[in-house]
Amino acid sequence: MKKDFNSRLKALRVRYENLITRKNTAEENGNGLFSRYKYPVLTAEHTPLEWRFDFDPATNPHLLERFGINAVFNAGAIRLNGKYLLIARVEGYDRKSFFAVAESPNGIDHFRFWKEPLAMPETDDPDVNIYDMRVVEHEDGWIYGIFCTERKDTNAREGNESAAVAQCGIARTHDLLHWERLSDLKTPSPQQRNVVLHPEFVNGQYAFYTRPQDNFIEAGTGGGIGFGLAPSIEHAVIEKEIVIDEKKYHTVYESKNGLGPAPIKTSEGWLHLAHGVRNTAAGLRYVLYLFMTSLTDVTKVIYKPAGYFMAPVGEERVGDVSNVLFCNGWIRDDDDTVYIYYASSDTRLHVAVSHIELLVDYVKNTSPDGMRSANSVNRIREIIKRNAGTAYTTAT
Ligand code: M1P
Repeated sequence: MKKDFNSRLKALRVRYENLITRKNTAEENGNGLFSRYKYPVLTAEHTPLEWRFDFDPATNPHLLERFGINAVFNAGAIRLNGKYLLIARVEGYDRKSFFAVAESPNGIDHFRFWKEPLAMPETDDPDVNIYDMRVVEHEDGWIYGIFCTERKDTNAREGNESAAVAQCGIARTHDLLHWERLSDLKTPSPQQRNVVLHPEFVNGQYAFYTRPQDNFIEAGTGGGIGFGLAPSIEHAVIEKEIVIDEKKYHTVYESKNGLGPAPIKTSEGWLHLAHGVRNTAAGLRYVLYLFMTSLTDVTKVIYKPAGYFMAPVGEERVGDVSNVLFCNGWIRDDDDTVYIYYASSDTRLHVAVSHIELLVDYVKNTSPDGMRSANSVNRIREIIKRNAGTAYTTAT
């Protein structure tokens, strides 16, 4: 039995190291806009063996797994002290999510979790589940973690064990190790998810992108991606919430949408990445889209290409919640390379790499949604016509 223990432990360690040190490679992509990388950057198997196994032969003679990790996905991202850091949503077999930091020297592979998961301090009303952190370096000098905190809906009818209330939790840090928890955000909406802090003050106040929602799942009359100002961050209260990017009939965000990471400031405007959701016969489909807001009025959308920027492909389509791409973290590097950390089907985390120049070109020069089939055809005909005047066309 002792020999089995040792050889099994050795095999586990070898497999783990092979996974962590596996080189990732860029995949060809026809649209020229981004490159997906072949392997997910984080999965449940990337969580340290020390979290999952008791290595004491006296208490775990069969070397059984003692704590199962179900999935690693939806990660906030930041570049700090030359390292690419992800604060991932880690979900146990028990369905509880928590945060854990993983770091890589290059942003595309070799992501290794820090020794322990993050022990997020709680408020007087303990969180039942926490997830989807947006990591924001604010101009006030703090790094903020803005995340969803979920608790049981105590007003639900008796017997309903699924009803929950989602709100926005706020914490801050300088090193991702030591966190100060602040009061949860208060807004006029009954529930909130996908709240993001704008990295700069707006009119001298903290500015939040929100996602008002009527209940736990449905945005309902919530309308879309909202925006509001709060004079204080320690006890953040938004009195007035306006919708700046609404959900719309017959689009990829007709059921709901939500902002992803904090926007990136470019010379042309604030670049935003969001997810859009529509319903299908096979359930909800989540895709990613981009838009840009004005530098002088952050509530004004100035460019918004039609449809999606990224949608699930291949194995991304399948997982715990299939047909979902979700992103709450990206990193803009010194040379304007952009690392987009997106999760697929609430199961694993991937990276796609692009560049500010490409993304800005895309948002500025891709037509907005024409809202009717005939307008889509017209757009294609315009492109064909333009091509006819170039030496590169292969028109017959
Ligand atoms: O299951 C898909 C996603 O659902 C929620 O996002 P939204 O509030 O926009 O529907 C979140 O729970 C998210 O974590 C999850 O990936």
